[in-house]
Parts: sequence; C-alpha cells; structure tokens
Amino acid sequence: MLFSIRMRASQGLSHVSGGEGIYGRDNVQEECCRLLNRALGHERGVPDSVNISIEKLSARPLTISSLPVVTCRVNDPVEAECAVGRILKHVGICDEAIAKAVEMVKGGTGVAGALLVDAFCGTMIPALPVARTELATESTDEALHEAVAGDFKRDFNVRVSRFGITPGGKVRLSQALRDVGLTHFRVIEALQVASKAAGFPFVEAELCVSDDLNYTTGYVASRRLGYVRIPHIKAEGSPSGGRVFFLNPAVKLSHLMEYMKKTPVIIDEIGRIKGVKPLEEILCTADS
Ligand code: PML
Repeated sequence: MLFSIRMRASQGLSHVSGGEGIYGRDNVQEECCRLLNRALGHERGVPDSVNISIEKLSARPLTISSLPVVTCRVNDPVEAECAVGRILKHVGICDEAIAKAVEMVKGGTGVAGALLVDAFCGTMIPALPVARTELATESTDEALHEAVAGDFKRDFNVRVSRFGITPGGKVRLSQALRDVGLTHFRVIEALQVASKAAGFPFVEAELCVSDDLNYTTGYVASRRLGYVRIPHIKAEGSPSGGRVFFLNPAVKLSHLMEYMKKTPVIIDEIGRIKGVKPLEEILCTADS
C-alpha cells in the first residue's frame, strides 16, 4: 500500500516551502514529521499555514528512470543566464520563450507550481484546474491554449504532484550524488519533479530557480540534455525564482494536467550522475 504525501507552507498568499513523495505505510508518520519540521524551520520564518495531505494511491505508480544529472561550470549570474539560454536554444526552445521564462523567474513567479510557456512562440498558456479540464473535449483543449486575461497566478500554473522514489532508488541516487559532492535534499527532490515532467512527451524543457533566499543553483531539464544544474543562477539573498515548463503547442492540456497532478510516478532506475562540466562539453555530449 502506497501513500502520496504533500506539504505546502504559505505566508499570506505566497508559497514559501513545499515537499512531496510516495511512501509505504510504515514511513508515513516519519515523512510527515520531516516535512513539518522543514516548514516550521524555514529561513523565511514560521509560515502562516502548513498543509500536509496524505492520500492512499489507488493506482500502481508508473516506474521511470531519473534524468541524467550534470552541473554546468559557470562563475556568476551573467554566465549562468547565458548557459540557460544556450541550453534551452539547443533543445529547440525559441528566443521569445526563453526571454519570457527568464524574465518570469527573475521577477519571481510567486507560485508553487510551474508556469506554462509555448516552446515555439513564447506565449503563456493557461493551465486550468483538473476539475475544469476533466470535462475538456478536443475543441475546448484548443480554447485552453488561448491566453486568458486575469490572474495568471491562478490560471497559468500547474503543480507536479504524486511523484516519489523507491527506497532502493533513493539509496543509489544519494550515493551517486554524494560521489560528486551533492548532498542537499533539494537535488533529490527537484530531480524527481524534473524526471516526472520530462516523462510527458509534450514538455520540451523546464527551467527552475529556487525561491529560497540562499539557494542559488537552478536547473534546465530536458529529455535530450537531462538535468543540467546551473550554479549562480541568481544572486545570494534574492527572493526571486520559479518553475516554467516549455510546452509543445500540440499538447492536450487536459492530458498534461491529468499526468502532472494525478498520475503517480516513481523513480527506481537512476540515470548517470556526472560532476561539473563546461557548457560546451554538455552540449556536445548530447549530440554524440
Ligand atoms: C527548489 O527546490 O526550490 C528548486 C531547486 C532546484 C535546484 C536543485 C539542485 O541543486 O539541483
């Protein structure tokens, strides 16, 4: 029997901390305590509200591999932004979409979920709650593509949910990450989100920057280049950040929402974990 556990902590209307995983019955209590401690000990202070939800999974999770991991060698935010642009362009994202995404994460998206951008023209795509998209037909799917006026924080973001890693996978992943000097819990958690998202064929790429003040490494993920970590993606002490999915415009949004929010996915096999590499090598490796 497996349970999906999700924690969300907020300060006023803003998301400040989150965490998620899939666990067996025996680990539910321990994981809830761990997530609660994370929320209460957050660097931005004690949150106004902490919600922990525990759901028994009725479907068996899809088993997937984690994306390969590499860290790009960059020295400062200017080089980091250049690397983000080069990587995204390399995997087929248009300049307008790259500029839009960079601008959004620099400003701080202020939402726990991912904003959606058309990978090939750069317009934002609204994401409506599953309850509304469950009724969507092929024709309303087209309508959902049209950018709507109004609160983009409500309408444009999708939170990836119901993902996890098997206990054996976690041991192997932690060891492989430790071997290249990576011990922060964020790497394991973000890799799970990125691997689940990359499993959806219409997600062309993802850009993610932590909104934590002192966590300055972000990533660009794609099936082609894997999970590319970008240090110095923002300045120390900056509250900005967020997550953007670059979508192939042929996507059916109802399918995307169903997969991201509802389909349980668990990592067992671990992709290759590489250390720090220069950008050119990361781009070349993908072509070979
Ligand atoms: C987050 O947890 O807010 C995103 C962190 C992304 C980077 C994790 C890493 O160091 O690989």
